[in-house]
This record gives sequence, structure tokens and C-alpha cells, in this order.
Amino acid sequence: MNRVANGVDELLPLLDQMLVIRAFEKRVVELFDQKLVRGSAHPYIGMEAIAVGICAALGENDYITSTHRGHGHCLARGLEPGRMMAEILGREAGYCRGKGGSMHITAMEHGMLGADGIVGGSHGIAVGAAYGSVLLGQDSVVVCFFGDGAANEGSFHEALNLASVLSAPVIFVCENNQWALSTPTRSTMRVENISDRAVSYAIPGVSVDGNDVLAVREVAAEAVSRARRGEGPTLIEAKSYRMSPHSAFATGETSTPEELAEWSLKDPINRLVDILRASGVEEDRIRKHNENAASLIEAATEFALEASPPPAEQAIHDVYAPADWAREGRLS
Ligand SMILES: Cc1ncc(C[n+]2csc(CCOP(=O)(O)OP(=O)(O)O)c2C)c(N)n1
Ligand SMILES: [Mg+2]
Repeated sequence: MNRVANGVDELLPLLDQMLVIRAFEKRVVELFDQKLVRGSAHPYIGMEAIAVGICAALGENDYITSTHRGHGHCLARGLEPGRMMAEILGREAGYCRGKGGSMHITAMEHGMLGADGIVGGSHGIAVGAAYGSVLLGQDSVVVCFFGDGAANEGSFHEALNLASVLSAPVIFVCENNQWALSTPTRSTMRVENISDRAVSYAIPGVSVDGNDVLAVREVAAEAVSRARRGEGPTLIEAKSYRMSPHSAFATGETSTPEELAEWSLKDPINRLVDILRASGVEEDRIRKHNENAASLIEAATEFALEASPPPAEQAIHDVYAPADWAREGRLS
């Protein structure tokens, strides 16, 4: 396969997105350490190629659902870093007016149906949204991101079964980062590949190198085409590694230094940079892309730090749907 078939210009936006996610996550951890982030934050460091490769295969009218480790999904889907940072810092300028925080960023205008602090919480939402799109005669597909730990939740099996039966246009993307908090994944399941579980639901299941953005984009594109043709869901397992502690809060060591060293050789950003270098992109240009990502995140952080928290009297606004929605039948 010629991996740069359309020239390097087509690959540079993928690099930019991965660099922005990495810089964003590092900055969030710094802000957490300065006690500016309430709750916790789960860094996506090392897994950038999954969100970026998957979202590169989506169109404007498609949707995603996300997890507690969702910043990368949001950025890859095109959310603004400044408004995301504001949300994480609890500021009114954030996507949920500062009331959602890191684990509940939602942006309907970007087809981002919500992150979820409940492990396995978005499987059913994704199937519902996908089937809803079919009922409305639309051709949107829905990507459901979730972790390896969530693949052991009942909701995973129910959702795959229902999506299969309904031929719902969902792409289940299991981000196998080898850990569920402090539990190594290999100790919680006997199957070699999580994608093997697709057999039970008579849908395609594919495992892909989740640190190879181009490989991820390729399997995603195939799953998207299949879903759009009305042929139903696909289960993609993207194998990667959690290069940071579980969260900014739960920093207990789990990975061994050897494992971290092994996986840092497969760093998804370096892998794409190697491809770009081999295609003749000069160091200077790569450096500029790094600098751009850094200044974008600095500007986003400044914007968020200067933004105000929501006024106290609005504490319960946006928590419940307005009563007139019910009267107008908008909830039925
Ligand atoms: C239903 C439920 N059980 C337990 C938790 C606590 N918890 C938060 S993250 C996490 C690990 C999830 O692992 P995985 O799905 O592999 O995602 P990862 O953190 O590796 O991205 C757990 C157990 C939770 N939030 N929700
Ligand atoms: Mg995991």
C-alpha cells in the first residue's frame, strides 16, 4: 500500500490533530497539579492515533459518543480546545457552561453526543442514535468509543446484539489500552482479540494497530461505508497503550518501566512523523507543526483561565430540561 498516495499535505492535518491532543492533555495534567481542575481528568496520551484515524473517516452529519477518557475524541471531532479547556476548568465559556467538566463534554453542534463517566455508559446511547438516524431517513453513522474494560460490561453485549439485529449504523471502537484502571486486561478476558467477540453477533470484527493512524483510518473508512450502505455495525478493536497513569488523580504506578519503554518505541506521533520524513518533509516543517500545536494550546489555556465560572444562581439551570419542552412535546 502506498501510504502517502495523496501526498503529505493530506497527512499533515492528522499530525496536527495528534500534536494538539498531546499538548492539550499535558497541559490539563499541569492544570490539575496546580489544583485548577476539580474532579479528575484521564489523559489520552499514547492513544491519539485512534481518535484521529477514526474521526478522519467521518462526515459532518455523523455522531460520536465518548468515555471518561474523551478529550482526544472531542478534539479529533473538531471541538475548540479553548471551550474544552474552559469546560474542564468549570468556566461558563465551556461546552456545558462549566457544569459538565472533563468527563461530560457534550457538543451537539459537532455531533458529539457526550462523554460518559460510567464505564460502558454510551453503548446504548450510540445504538439509539444510530437507529434514530435510520428511522429519520438520514444516513448518519455513529461511532461509539469505549475501553477494553467496558467490553466486559453487560451493556457492550446488549448493544452489539441489538445493533446487529437492527442493522444499526454503529461503529463500536474498543480502545484496548491494555489496562482498566489498575487491572491488566489480559487478566480479565480469555479471548486473544476483543474483536473476536463480534462473531457472537454475526457482525465483522477487526483488530488494528491503534498506534498507526493510517491503518486506523483505513479500517474506519471500511466500517463507515458498510454502515452507510445499511449493512449494519462493525466492531473495531484498536490495540494501543495507556502511556500515562489512569488519571491525573489516580497516579499509582501500574505499567512497568519495560512496558512503557517498549510502547514508547511505537509512539503514534513519532510513527507518523517517520512516514512524513521518509516522504521528504523537512525537520523545520515538523518543528513548526509542533510549535503551532503548543501555541494553540497556550491560547486555549489563557482563554479558559480568563473565563468566569457560571453564576451561582444558575447552578441548576441546564441540569433538567425546561418544563416548556415537555409542554411543547419536545421530550416525547
Ligand atoms: C460502571 C463503572 N464501573 C466502574 C467505574 C470506575 N472506573 C472508572 S474508569 C475505569 C476503568 C475503565 O477501563 P477501560 O474501559 O479499559 O477504559 P480506560 O480507562 O482504560 O480508557 C473504572 C473501573 C466506573 N466509572 N463506572
Ligand atoms: Mg483500558
